[in-house]
Amino acid sequence: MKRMLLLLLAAALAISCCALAEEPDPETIVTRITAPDQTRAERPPCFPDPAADFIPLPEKENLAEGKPVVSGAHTDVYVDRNVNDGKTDTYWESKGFPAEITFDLGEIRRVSTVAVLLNPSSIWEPRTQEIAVWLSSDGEQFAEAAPAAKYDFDAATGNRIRIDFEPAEASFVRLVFTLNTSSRTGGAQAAEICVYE
Ligand SMILES: [Ca+2]
Repeated sequence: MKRMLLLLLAAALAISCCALAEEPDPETIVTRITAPDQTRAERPPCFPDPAADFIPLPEKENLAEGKPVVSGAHTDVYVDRNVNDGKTDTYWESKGFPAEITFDLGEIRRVSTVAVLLNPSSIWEPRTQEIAVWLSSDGEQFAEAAPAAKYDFDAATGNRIRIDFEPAEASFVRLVFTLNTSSRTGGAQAAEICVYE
């Protein structure tokens, strides 16, 4: 009897081994999927795009970028050239008010819009700045293109504003800041100032 049981056990083990040996190769049952290369950020439809509420800027050349720029005085390391270096993580900050900053476009251009951008991060709390725009053909005589008005900067709208005015010819564009309600500075602030036709 004992011998019979041993034979049965051996037979069972042999069948089990055969069964294991016949398991299909995992390579034959795995379905390989090649994902397409990701070339841009994707956002699920249920998450709204915050940029949809940003104040739109003209899709035109920024005539001020990289051009000679001078202000009356800046604070600390926040120098004039930060205001048109094409980066919103660098900024110009004036030393008190009123604060003038003037761009030399290098040639007479037709202009009709100025945009002022702060860093778009919500770390920059909402604030209001009062700004006027003046134009000149010779850098000496300036005419007011947009009178002083208060503009609200808010990360929800891109921390940027635009000033549209009657199109005019100018080689020099000057912004005059007279207020910034931010509690963290005593001067005007702008990460980028853009000038458009
Ligand atoms: Ca900048």
